Amino acid sequence: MLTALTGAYGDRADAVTVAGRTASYEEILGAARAVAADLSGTHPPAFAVTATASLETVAAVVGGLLAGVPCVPLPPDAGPAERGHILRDSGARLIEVDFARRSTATPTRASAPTSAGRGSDDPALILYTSGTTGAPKGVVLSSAAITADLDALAEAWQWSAADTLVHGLPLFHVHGLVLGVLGALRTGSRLVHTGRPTPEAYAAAGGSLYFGVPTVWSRIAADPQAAAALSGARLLVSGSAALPAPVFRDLERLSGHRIVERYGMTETLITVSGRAAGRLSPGTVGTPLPGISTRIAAEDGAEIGELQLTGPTLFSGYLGRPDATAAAYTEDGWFRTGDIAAVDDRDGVHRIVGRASTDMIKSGGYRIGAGEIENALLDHPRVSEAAVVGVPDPDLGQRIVAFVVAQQVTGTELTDFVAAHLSVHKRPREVRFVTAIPRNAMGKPQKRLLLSEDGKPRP
Ligand code: MLC
Ligand code: AMP
Repeated sequence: MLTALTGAYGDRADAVTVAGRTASYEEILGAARAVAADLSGTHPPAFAVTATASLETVAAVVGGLLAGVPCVPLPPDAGPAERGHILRDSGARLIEVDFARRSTATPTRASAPTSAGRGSDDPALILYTSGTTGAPKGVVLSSAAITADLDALAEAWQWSAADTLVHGLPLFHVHGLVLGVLGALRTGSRLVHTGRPTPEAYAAAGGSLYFGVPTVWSRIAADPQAAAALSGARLLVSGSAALPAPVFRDLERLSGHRIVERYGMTETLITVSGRAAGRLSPGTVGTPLPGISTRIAAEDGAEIGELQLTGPTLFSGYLGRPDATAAAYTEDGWFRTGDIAAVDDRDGVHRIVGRASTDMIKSGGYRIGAGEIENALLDHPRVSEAAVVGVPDPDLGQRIVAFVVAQQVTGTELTDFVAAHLSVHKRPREVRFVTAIPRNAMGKPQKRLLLSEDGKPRP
């Protein structure tokens, strides 16, 4: 997978920069071999690393690939409950990386199978992601799936060793880690990770290829100087959530670029994308990548419906959850994305128009399950009922709003309580106190009744 580390593109002193620290391929390989040597000695079923934006995280992930032991990148801000769940569920051993410690030895590879419910050859990463209910599940991604995806993206975006990739996304999700780190190490493009994805940092980085979530692009579009600084780039790419059409247009006006939008999921990797040389229109995510087939499961006569997929980039399964894995597929073996889409019958261009469940929230490009936050709120002794929704937000796409039935507690206390248990971005932005959560005859919360027609909370 890591073509650049085999010397295929030669070495360069400035191969990878993360948050202001720079390393050559040789230095990364040396630090990764030291990680791999430790893992090869003990062969844990998986290992975890606190995935800060750092060269240590890069070395850990590469070390795991060299040793054949899957890596579980932990969100650095995960509260004790979330962290404990991930470590218990994966059985991963938490390691610390010393980037100054280097080895030249070739590590031996483990062949420990990871029980994921479907074929699980060569598990490379286990990424934890929220469903609509319950605690996050471990998504097992194989080296074969990751490699297939990166090669398809390299073709779609004409991504090569001549590029300098710039982004500042978290290193514990597909976007920042798989595309943003492993993609650079496969294509041989220089990587500049800006630490945080601020408009100023993107403007100053002087790259050719830029990745961002829509919140990042919308903040850049609101900063004309930063947007203009990207005019010399080759390609800007947006993904992880829907890019608002006005942001597409503002960026075109300010930077001269029509941004490429692509669509993906942790479970499927990136499956549909605009092409570097193709026609790009706002509100569309392009066509399936090579090897991917898509279909729309629409009610009779309807043009929109659930997007379903097959292809070589799909996950091996949810770790230790064969039932959940089976439920993610149709009877005839297509993966159910839960996203509602439409396909233009003239050119096959896909549009994502929404999600089937209101219980899956996307805020700042982070995927957040309403159920996980409701459970955290219900753990508070003064909360008796909770319903969490995502409401439209101009900056974040959606923002988390919690409706609670509670006594003698403030909204801030509840937000802090959630942040003490879960990752910071899972905190509600707003807590609304209500006397009851509307429910149907079965007792199921009727969340839509808490919102007005435009999706905003009822006054
Ligand atoms: C946040 N803050 C709060 C709060 N929530 N304060 C009070 N109450 C709350 N509920 C604080 C933050 O800690 C921060 O403080 C400040 O408010 C601003 O927060 P923010 O608005 O969230 O902005 P920021 O921290 O800058 O984050 C925006 C962002 C981030 C875009 C940088 O959301 C991000 O990195 N998103 C990327 C997610 C991602 O990579 N997804 C990919 C999934 S993979 P302070 O003090 O810190 O400033 C995938 C597959 C695919 O989806 O298709 O790619
Ligand atoms: P995650 O597992 O965090 O990668 O989240 C996957 C979800 O992000 C998908 O199911 C979609 O709902 C959403 N998503 C990703 N890319 C796009 C996009 N370009 N447009 C709309 N939604 C997107």
